[in-house]
Amino acid sequence: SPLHPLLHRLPKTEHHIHVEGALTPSLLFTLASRNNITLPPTDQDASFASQDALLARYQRFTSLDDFLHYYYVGMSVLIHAADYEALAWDYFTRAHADGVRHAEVFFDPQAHLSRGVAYATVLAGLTRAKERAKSEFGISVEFVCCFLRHLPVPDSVATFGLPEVRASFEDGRVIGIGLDSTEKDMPPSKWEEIYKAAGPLGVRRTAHAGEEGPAGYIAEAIDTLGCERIDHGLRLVEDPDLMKRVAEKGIMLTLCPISNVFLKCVKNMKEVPIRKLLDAGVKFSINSDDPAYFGGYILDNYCAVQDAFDLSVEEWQRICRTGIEGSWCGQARKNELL
Ligand code: ES4
Ligand code: ZN
Repeated sequence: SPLHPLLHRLPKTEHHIHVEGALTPSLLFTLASRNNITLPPTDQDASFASQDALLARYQRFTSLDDFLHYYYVGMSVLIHAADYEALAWDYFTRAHADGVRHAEVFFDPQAHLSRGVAYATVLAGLTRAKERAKSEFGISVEFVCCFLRHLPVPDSVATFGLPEVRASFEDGRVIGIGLDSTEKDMPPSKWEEIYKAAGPLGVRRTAHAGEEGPAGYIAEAIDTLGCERIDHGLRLVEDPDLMKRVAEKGIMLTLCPISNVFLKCVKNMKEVPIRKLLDAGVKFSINSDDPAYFGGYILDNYCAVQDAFDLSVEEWQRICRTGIEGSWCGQARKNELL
């Protein structure tokens, strides 16, 4: 599309990127070797035979859970603070090249704690990369701690209650919480205790909902968890009354179109409800989710949406303005980005 150069130039904000999903096969194999991590033996899963075989397997993901298996095996190579720094730095480098000015980055502490990697180690590496992204690229970065919904709720509650986790909210190194991983049969309201405690602490709240799960999970995330944003929210269009309510409340969806196609949540890009959401006045941003796995960073997502929906310059300007206004940064930073 002739609009691609404009899409590159527009001031982009990213609100839905799992830093563990920025682990490229190249860094995965480098860290596996450096940290002596045994990947699944190739007689069990030939996908780990080479970077190319792994990338080829990613092309055949059948569902969210099929992807998540590779996502959790992949992140098992992350051990030291320097590994997390390299991971986040890879992402910030690509984000900068794509024209991202502000990024709110998810991480999954339980997936590291369960392997014996301390929260402080994860956050130390991520924070070093954040400081470099600010000084070298002028990108502002915030971190959002996600809870894993395939694990028992008490595991999330215990993680939220860890003194080092509490401290990271109090000093602003982490500004919000999210809910991710397997969605089917995992209603968001099960995590009410955490979300109810987070609000009064000034912690921002979002949750994945309506990716594979029903529109009712979006309603629960808003009404029971008090979410200010919804991650994906693809299936909102199945409930017109809820869609009206989301539009009126100004709740922003963080869409990830390439992810939805890759994980078979939709048949093709044209099925992502971009036009319906624009027409209904529902705010959304466009994001990359797990760019190293789905082979598309943020600009690829913008361009794929443009190729499927042929939006106008004004519509793109409005999407980027919505992203800035819906960001969890101060008004002063928003004014710089607008
Ligand atoms: C995720 Cl695409 C997606 N959905 C839910 N949880 C996730 N964690 C990482 N990527
Ligand atoms: Zn996600």
